[in-house]
Amino acid sequence: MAHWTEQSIADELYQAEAERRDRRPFTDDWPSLDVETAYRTQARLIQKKTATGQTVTGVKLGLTSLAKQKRMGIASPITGWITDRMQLAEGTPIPMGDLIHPRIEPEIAFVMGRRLEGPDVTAETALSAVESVRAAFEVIDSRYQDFRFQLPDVIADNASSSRFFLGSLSRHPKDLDLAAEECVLRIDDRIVGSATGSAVQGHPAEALAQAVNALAERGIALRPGWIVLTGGLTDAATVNAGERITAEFANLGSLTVVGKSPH
Ligand code: OOG
Ligand code: MG
Repeated sequence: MAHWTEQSIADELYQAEAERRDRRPFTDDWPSLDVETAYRTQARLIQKKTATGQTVTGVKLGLTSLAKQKRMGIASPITGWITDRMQLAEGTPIPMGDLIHPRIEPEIAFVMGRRLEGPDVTAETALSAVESVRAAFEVIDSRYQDFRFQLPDVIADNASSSRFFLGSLSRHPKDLDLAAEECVLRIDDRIVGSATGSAVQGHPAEALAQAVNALAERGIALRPGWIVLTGGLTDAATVNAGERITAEFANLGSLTVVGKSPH
């Protein structure tokens, strides 16, 4: 039943997000859907978003942790696009009524100071193009039932991107040891996870370098001012209405968000 095309998958994912509806992965019907086709589909999906007034403000890296990569059978991160509409100011409740089944993950974010383009970018070169480092929360929300997907499905779905928050503290990368940077994730004062920056591909700058080199294969460079979400440090935690979720970083400050209550 391979009636799907790049455009019809992009249209369906766009509608599913707008209608807050989850669905079966496309690879169920189209088992030969490959990663390259999935990235072209992702590009069509983001074109639909920019056509309705959203502006691309950066990229997100996904599946950076060894555990997630083993599960998906990959060795380097996937990428998705982030837009201005996805960013929420700290203090804004997570809009539970607009989302399907949100999960949250603490991340280290980079703001690019210089253009960065692969191939052959190393972690060191990558980090030298970063202007500042910020704490972040990414709220992911797969358009697939129970987050069940194959790699091409999640790539087409813009790597489950949904919303994100940046912390207010901005640090220079030279002043930090990002592999050692610790983060504790709490839900209503219960510790639900902890990790250091090394959870992301050994070092978030290594993840950035790998992603930039992969993006270059599709002719994409990172622009000055763009935000990069470098990937979940801990396992993603399910968000429920009324919960208070905090990421406490050793040197990047802490970030607290709440799941919006129904009343
Ligand atoms: C894919 C998105 C993964 C991350 O930081 O690893 C991601 C998913 O797990 O649904 O954003
Ligand atoms: Mg993420």
